[in-house]
Amino acid sequence: MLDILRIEALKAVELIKESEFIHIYTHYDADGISAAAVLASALHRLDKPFQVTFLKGLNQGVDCDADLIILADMGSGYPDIVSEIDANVVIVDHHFPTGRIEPKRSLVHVNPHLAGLDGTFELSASGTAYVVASCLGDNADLSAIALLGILGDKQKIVAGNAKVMRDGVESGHIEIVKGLNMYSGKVREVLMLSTEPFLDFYGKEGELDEFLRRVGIDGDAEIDELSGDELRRLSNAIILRLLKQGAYDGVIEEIVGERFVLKKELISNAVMFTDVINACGRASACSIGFAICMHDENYLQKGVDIWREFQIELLEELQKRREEVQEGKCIRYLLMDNAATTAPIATIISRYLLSDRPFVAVNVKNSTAKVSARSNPRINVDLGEVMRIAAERVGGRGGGHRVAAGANIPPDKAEEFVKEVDELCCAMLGSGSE
Ligand SMILES: [Mn+2]
Repeated sequence: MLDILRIEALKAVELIKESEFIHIYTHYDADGISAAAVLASALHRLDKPFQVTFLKGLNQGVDCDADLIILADMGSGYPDIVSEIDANVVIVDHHFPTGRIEPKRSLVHVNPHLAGLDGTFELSASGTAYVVASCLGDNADLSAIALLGILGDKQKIVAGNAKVMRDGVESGHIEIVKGLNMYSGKVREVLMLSTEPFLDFYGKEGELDEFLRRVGIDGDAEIDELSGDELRRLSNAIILRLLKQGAYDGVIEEIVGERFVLKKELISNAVMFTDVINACGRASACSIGFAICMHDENYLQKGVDIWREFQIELLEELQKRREEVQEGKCIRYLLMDNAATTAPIATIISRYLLSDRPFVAVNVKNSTAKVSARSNPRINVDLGEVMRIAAERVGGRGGGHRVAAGANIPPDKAEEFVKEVDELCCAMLGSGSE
């Protein structure tokens, strides 16, 4: 399958090599930023002049100011917009291709879905960019940056992504280490700021001190420098705490097991690096995340500061919102006005605090209502179906996966929508109530 993708990638290489100036448009999330960094690094090594622009979506429009436009982490779902571009176009995307593109000039469409791979979990945009980069030259080191997009999009290390990982390990740029898959830094700060896992220590300094005292670990020690014995004690205590606070037990194997160390990057902890560039994107500072991917040390501290602020803002919002959670018959839900975030709140509450029922967060903001719904494989409900049907009933649109789905609905229909969701979930669970 990767061979088929490489055939398209080689066509992209031809277009790239004959271009004088290239404009890369990419998505503002971790996958988009890392995809752009992979492509930009490869172009830089060929002395190709280029420019990078970060977009929230392709509907913001592109300028045809270069002889080649590369669309990264976007393009496959917008055939009408791509058809309007009056320049050569290379699409490096992993979203499901829809419609028919009628290009004005040459078009190369590099997308895992078109090569027999499932782009939703087998290859990210950054991984697809890495395939193009590896056809452009000896760029095995860029696998480390490509990994950030794979993690950012919560993909699996299988198929195409596994090849990216293998290249990184074999070339000595990625190391897989046994241990706690958490942020790096001082133990106290890591435990307090962590949201994956969320350990509920934020604003509870006394409780955190007591926890550290019981486990016998110095809060000022670097977590990456703990001894094997200390790490084992800490892991056990974290697992116990997670189970007590109501976490879904499936999260444990994600946290305790292996972690990925990037040997030659400015941030060696892959999970932390991913969250730093994700936070930069959310703070409209994509270029800072991008610069860190490009090894520009001048932006490292700024990026880490943005990440810390982002974590604190999320933890503050969570503290406020968890008091407002309401009980339905078969679900729990939140009706929020102008919350800073929707999906991260839903994810944390459903994974780490209230994991025994489907969880739905509705956020009314700027006259639209955004919905995030979360559950886990132990709950016998297909939230993608629930969102689709319930949203349709109130004049909105919804869909997604079994355990993570969403919808956009008219803001005045929020309560009616939640009732529909509750009924549908009860029906799927097979009984009206507990
Ligand atoms: Mn993506």
